[in-house]
Amino acid sequence: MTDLKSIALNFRLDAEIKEVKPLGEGFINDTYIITTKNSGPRYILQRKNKNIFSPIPAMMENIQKVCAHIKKKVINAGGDPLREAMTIIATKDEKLYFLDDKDEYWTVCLYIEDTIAYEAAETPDLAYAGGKGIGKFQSLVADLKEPLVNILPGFHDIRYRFKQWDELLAKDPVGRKEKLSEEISWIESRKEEMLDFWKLVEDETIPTRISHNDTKINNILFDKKGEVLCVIDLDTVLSSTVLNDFGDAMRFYTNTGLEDDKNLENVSMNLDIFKAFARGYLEETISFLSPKEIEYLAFSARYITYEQVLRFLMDYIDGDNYYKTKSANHNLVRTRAQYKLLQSMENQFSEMDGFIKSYVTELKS
Ligand code: GN1
Ligand code: MG
Repeated sequence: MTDLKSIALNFRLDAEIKEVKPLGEGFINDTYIITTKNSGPRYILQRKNKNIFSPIPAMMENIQKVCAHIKKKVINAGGDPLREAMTIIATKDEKLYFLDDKDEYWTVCLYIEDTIAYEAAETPDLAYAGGKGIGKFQSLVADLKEPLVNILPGFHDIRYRFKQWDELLAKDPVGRKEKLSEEISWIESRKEEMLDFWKLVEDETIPTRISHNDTKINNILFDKKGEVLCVIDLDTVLSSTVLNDFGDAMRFYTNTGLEDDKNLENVSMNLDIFKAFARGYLEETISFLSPKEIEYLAFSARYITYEQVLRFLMDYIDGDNYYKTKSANHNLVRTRAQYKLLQSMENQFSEMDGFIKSYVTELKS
């Protein structure tokens, strides 16, 4: 077993380590919390998944650029840079990661104390605050001109995903395709409309900006008064369309069920939550979003949810190599639950789109 304490000892911590314990249940990285003696600061230790993020050193450079940029702005606004931005802790030899003898990459950041993170956006007020949080994050980095390294090629690029899809179906590595004709038809029947959207990103009709790409509500820390403090989990910061952030947030926030709900009756899109998030988001971003971005905002929820159906289904067909799974057909359960959500979004699309357009008109008047 990995000696977590000796890994942690490689970093410039401000106090002596007391213990290192597992934290949370991320699908991708392994996460631990470091507590220190005499109530010193706590830290987050992570083994980053090098099979997904590649190369890790470039990912850490991206994160550091974004954090430094946000910190500068927080300081200028008279805020607290240790609470309103993430702080990456370097190793004793000044690196942003530690590479162990098994070639695994470890990183440390400061744990921000006295915060609240929610697992679900249960009320419109919370969704509104989340929308403000993501919108504010995007506006803070909107003027960060240094390019980020693309450490997740093709991440939300549906053309690239379809290439993976075609190759996977041709290979059918574990023989699961045969029983999936219905699920496969869900993907095939929507291919064209998804590609039509992505073409607008490819030809820059929809601009590329810095986006977060993992906008679940538990990636926002709130302070004890309920105000947004800081957006965390920056592994996926990329240069892409910011619509992906809005879409992924809506996939997560509006779901009345679980991402892997076995009971599909639980799953649907809550329109009130959609509207509340959209209000918060637009209030922070209206000053820089282009008309085309606004035009496709509601559609981005369908785009990202569709992409997630595709990604879970692909992982199932592939024999479950990407997402951590808890049962033999976990990825299939996830696929079906996300598809139910997609259908609910499709059924409510005119209300979603109509709301965005009318709220933008209101904000601009
Ligand atoms: C992964 O590990 P987590 O929950 O932060 C995934 C997201 C998916 C999400 C589905 C790098 O994020 O894209 O939407 O699972 N992250 C990556 O729950 O693939
Ligand atoms: Mg994440």
